[in-house]
Amino acid sequence: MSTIKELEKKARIIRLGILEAIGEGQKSHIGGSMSSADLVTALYFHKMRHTHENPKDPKRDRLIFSKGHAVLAQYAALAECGYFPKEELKKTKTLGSLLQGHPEIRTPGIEANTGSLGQGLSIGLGMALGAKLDHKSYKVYVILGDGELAEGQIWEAANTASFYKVDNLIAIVDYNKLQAVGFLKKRYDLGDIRGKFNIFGWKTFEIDGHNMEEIVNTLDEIDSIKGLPSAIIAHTIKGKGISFAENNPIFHNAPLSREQIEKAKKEIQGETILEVKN
Ligand SMILES: Cc1ncc(C[n+]2csc(CCOP(=O)(O)OP(=O)(O)O)c2C)c(N)n1
Repeated sequence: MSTIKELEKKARIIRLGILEAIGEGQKSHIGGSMSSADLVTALYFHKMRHTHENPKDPKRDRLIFSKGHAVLAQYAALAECGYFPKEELKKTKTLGSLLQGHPEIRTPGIEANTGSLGQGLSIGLGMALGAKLDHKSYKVYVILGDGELAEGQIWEAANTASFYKVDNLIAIVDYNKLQAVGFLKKRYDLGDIRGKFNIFGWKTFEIDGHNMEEIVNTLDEIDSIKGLPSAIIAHTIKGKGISFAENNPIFHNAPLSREQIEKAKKEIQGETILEVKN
């Protein structure tokens, strides 16, 4: 079991992995990948039961990246876990590469093709119900964008999940307050997101999505919740870890120059130079 300090260090390695996948001069979803990095780290390196040696293990917990455009965070975590060589990160979004701009199930560790926003919670719900039918104890975690919650299908899944008491389904909202072209409040205000999940019959939590201890404690607490699905509203910062990208709508999907990458790496590494082994 990793300590909080070890998980925080791992999150920095994941952010460096995201930078590898972004590469120089290629338009990439920087903001939403960086905002979800701590959540993804806690899932892969603390909470989920999974092994790279058997990516299709029927007992494994599942993670669906419903905000599929930000899959770079998941790619970095899967590479760090050994699902594929880290060298693959550099080839992200190149022709024929294992790692494309949105998740595909041909990539080891990816559970669903996503990217058309709004579908991941329904997919996760189906998997979670499948576990009940098969008398299996696996959990299904679904990472959603806050902008993504504008999709009506999310709320159909939310209602159905509570109706069927699907307590092995956990939605995590990466609440970075930005969507593709600006701030949620201006573009499409969703109001009280936690209140909405409450009304739909979910157990809800509101946390700082960059506080590793809070993330870990909340994920652990959810293990004991029975009879209803859980939603974590995780307050995050889009672009977290890169000063010039933080809370900056331009970096939703933008290229980085060599100089920007170097600056970002230094900021993420902080004092310590992290060893990124292959
Ligand atoms: C159905 C659908 N409509 C539009 C898009 C284009 N799109 C990609 S990312 C994005 C914004 C998503 O915002 P949010 O869910 O808040 O993600 P984050 O800010 O965390 O990156 C949009 C509209 C899409 N992928 N799917």
